[in-house]
Amino acid sequence: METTPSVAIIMGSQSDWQTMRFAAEVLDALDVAHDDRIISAHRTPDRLYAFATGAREAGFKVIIAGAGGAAHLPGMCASMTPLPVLGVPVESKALHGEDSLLSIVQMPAGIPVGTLAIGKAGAINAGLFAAAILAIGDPALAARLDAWRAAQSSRVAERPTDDA
Ligand code: RP5
Repeated sequence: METTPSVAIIMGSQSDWQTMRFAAEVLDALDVAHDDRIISAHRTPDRLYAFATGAREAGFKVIIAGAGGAAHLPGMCASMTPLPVLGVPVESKALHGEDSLLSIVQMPAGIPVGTLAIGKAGAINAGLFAAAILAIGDPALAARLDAWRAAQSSRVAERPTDDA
């Protein structure tokens, strides 16, 4: 029987994948299974309702939601599930993601969305944050996360060079 991945990565549009794939990549590097789906709060509201209301029962543990512009996907998803939702503001063309950021971060008290930075950095950190949440109850994953950080540290040169 196939088990549900721990993490769902949902995004408002195919166009968001260019950003959200960085969350997927870091989860792959940490050997954390994820299910990647296009779910739009505005264009596919029924799909959002079905996913969000069934996410916990389906077996997901953490949801990463990326959207741009009027980025209502993370907040609406969080309103319909008790699972932790991490929001990634995708960089929009018109306002460079500031619209996405404010749409996601300014949640009313009572329904939290853990909001990350705009764009690629936010997507990577959402993946790392999801892994850190899961690592609380998974020592093997915690060890992989430690190793990932150690490898990152080892790649940072002690001094700057003109060639880089
Ligand atoms: C949002 O609208 C999506 O999250 C995406 O960032 C933005 C633009 O979508 P497309 O017009 O590229 O499909 O819902």
